[in-house]
Amino acid sequence: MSNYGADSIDRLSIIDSHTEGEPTRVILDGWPPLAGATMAERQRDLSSRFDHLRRAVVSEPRGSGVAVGALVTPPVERGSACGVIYFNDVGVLGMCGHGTIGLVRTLIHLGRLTERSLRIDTPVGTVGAELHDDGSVAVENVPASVHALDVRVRVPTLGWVTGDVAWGGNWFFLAHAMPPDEARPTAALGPSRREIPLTLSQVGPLTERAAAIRDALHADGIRGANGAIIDHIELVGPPDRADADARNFVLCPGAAYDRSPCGTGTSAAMAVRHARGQLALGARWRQESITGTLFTGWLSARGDDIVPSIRGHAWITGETVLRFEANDPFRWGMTEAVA
Ligand code: PYC
Repeated sequence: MSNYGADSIDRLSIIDSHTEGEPTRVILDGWPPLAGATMAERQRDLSSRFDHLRRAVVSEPRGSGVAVGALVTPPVERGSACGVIYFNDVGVLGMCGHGTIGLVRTLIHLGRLTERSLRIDTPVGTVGAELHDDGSVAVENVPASVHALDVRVRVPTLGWVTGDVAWGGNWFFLAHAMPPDEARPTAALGPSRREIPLTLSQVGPLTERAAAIRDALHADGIRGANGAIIDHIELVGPPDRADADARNFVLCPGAAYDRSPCGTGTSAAMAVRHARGQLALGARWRQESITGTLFTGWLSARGDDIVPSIRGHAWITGETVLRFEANDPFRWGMTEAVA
């Protein structure tokens, strides 16, 4: 199939927002139509024919590794308001909790939200969203599940690390706090194995640690269901805020960490807590991010499924026309190798 002249695109209109600190860049018009009767097919079409547009929108010099793009499409399910495909500078995402809150806030800003609750189709299932009087948006995510608890992975720089593999709309490894390694003398590992506080001043070491864990999972072939790659790493620790239950640091695919508490990561964390008997259905879970922002989450049962919801706020930060000049060497963004 042709790319509908995607190479001749010279501008796209976007709305930027941030959800509890994490940016979302919604593309409403200008992107060529995607082929496919399902959102998963459309996601594959985006990756195969329009990967240069993905890069152009979220990579440098127009974006950054932190930005999550949200391409709005017509719905595929009866009763849904729209479809959406999320992506970042590395590739496409399954679901995105902060992005869905940002998308709803953007639709409100544009006067396109006709109902206070709506359904949105994503490549991994249809989600619900509801606008509340205080301006917050609650997202009813796709069902979450725990794939494996207490998985041990040998990380060259750290020794053995234990964590849980869970699905919250993306695949997560939720690393446990690290006790001194019994298998090797702690001294031999040096300071690398010490606990790193989940604070902004420690973002460098936290990123390095999470990336090392991700590399080790890949090297050892530790995966999610059906061989899915685990591309999000969540480090979990005690909260800073008096009104939170836990604080996290989430490394997204690529090199950027989530400035929000990560909607899919909060969903995966709640599924793990529930599986361990530590979080009852309906009980509130307040997840603090590394930047100190908060999502409130809870779990509901739908048949045999455990369905997570998260609630938070988003704010509009910009309305922009991105330009792609024909002679710009970075017309389609920087490649991953350059970035
Ligand atoms: O909020 O689910 C989320 C998310 C995933 C990646 C970045 N944010």
